[in-house]
Amino acid sequence: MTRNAEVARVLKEIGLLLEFEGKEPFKVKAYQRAVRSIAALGEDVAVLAERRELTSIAGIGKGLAEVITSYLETGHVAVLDELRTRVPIRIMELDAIPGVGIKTIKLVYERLGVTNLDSLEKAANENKLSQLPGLGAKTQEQIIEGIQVARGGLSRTLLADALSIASDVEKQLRRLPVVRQFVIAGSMRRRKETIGDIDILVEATDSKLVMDTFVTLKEVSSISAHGETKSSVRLSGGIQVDLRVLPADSFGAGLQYFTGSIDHNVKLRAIAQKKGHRLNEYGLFRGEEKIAGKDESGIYRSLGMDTIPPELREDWGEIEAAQNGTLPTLIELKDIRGDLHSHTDQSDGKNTIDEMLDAAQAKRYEYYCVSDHTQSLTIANGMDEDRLLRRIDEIDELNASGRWKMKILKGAEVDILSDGSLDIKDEVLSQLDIVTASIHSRMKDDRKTMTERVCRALESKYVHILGHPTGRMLLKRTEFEIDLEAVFESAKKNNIVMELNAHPERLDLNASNLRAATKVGLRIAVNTDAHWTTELDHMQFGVYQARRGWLSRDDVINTYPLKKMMSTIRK
Ligand code: DGT
Ligand code: CA
Ligand code: CA
Ligand code: ZN
Repeated sequence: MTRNAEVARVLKEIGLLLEFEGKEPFKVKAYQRAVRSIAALGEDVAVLAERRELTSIAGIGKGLAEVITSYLETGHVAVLDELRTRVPIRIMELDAIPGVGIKTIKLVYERLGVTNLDSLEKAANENKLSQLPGLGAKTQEQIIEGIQVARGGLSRTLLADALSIASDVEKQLRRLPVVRQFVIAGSMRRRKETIGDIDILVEATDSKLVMDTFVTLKEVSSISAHGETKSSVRLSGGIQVDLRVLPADSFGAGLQYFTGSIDHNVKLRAIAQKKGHRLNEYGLFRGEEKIAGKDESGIYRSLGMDTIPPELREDWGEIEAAQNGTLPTLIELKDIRGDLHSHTDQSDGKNTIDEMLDAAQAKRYEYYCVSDHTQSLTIANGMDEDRLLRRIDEIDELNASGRWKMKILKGAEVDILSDGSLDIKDEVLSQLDIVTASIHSRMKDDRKTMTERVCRALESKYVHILGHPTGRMLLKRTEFEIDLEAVFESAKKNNIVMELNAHPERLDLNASNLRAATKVGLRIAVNTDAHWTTELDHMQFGVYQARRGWLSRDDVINTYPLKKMMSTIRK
């Protein structure tokens, strides 16, 4: 868990404000470059800062290193504070609108006095944007849509980012000897893909000390509540954190209550009532007598059901399953035996094949598939048939070399072209162990066109996996229009595996897609799509999502031993 996203955000804001001022284009470029290298960094920027090694990062000189250190140590940066005073615009808000850049922001500020999303939305609804030079009615329409996307993105945080922020808070609070338990609750414990706010529960012998320490953490930018049992703060990265101190004898009840979801809790309370009991955050009561509350499983047991894994608590049938003893045995990270989608510097990956294989070996994988992009993805330096054939020979040699204990599988992530054909000839595809087909172009196709395109690709005798089937980028880009039901049907007919892409920004399929897929008998591959070695760690996020989709080990082909996995995907 790193603080890279948070630091990248701060650098980005400085860069945008400098660009807005328009005085030092050289500096703007330097900040933009720094944002890219921090975002692509394989290590935690905070660790590098502690070791005073920030300048070893490409594009980070002494000045930028000071900016980053200041932010990490104090939560503030002097240049940013000055820029914000000089340019009174919520620039990150406005920049989050797809298609809106500094040029537009400047125009609407200078002509209409727009400084944030709200005033931009008002101007758009009053039809004022369409009057501006170079904008027009169509752009105004797009901006109105884009504001909704930006709002969604601003109010929530990716699970991966929130987890790393929470673990930072945890490290600091656990230094207090009075803290006896520290648990994350809320949507984060349910491993939802995006998080509204972070909910922390603590058991402590001195609640005042915990609260006083919490509200004065260096990352805190504002305090909205500071009490004996509950405090709420906003961190300088923007996310809110709620901290509650609970008594030991009702910790389990509090954990159950504050884990949610609300729908899950409402149904549980109704079940308690039917038994003549009462359930709240202090315990389960029969009259005045408390019959459960110290630990969470005691609550579920006393209500006559199995303990429900947090990832399932959405009132999607888990309570009924827990009553009937039919909850699934959910997949776990340790069940994963290999990764079937990964990149190297042959296409747009950052590491060599050797480096990726070393990293995969360190995970003790039994097999690992190298699947670089193919030729029509020119921006990713995709491989043509010749390069792919050479890659096939290379992997044969690597397997023969015995340097790696795992089986290296020959793969490719081929592009689905606009007519649903693939961008590599069958005679080359037939020589690969695993072919993943993905959509990387024409993502705005209408539902019918997109569905036909994908279904046609799945008809290919050589495709095994449909990569990132919905193309969404969480908080950035909605999924493309596609009839997944029809896709699943076609996949079932052609023995195609659906990918659950483990990248924390993708995580398609979502939980309900996954349930729909396994319901029609499809199998899933949980793949990282890693572009550098550290991204192999993303597997955990894929497994969280798989659990939210009720998947057990048998639903996921990369939990199978090599032979069984290969025979399962065989045509
Ligand atoms: P988020 O923060 O939007 O990602 O979602 P949650 O689920 O973390 O929601 P949050 O932070 O508002 O509340 C944390 C948990 O506390 C929630 O999942 C269930 C519980 N809770 C909060 N307010 C209520 C309520 O009014 N009724 C019930 N039954 N439970 C509540
Ligand atoms: Ca929450
Ligand atoms: Ca909350
Ligand atoms: Zn892809």
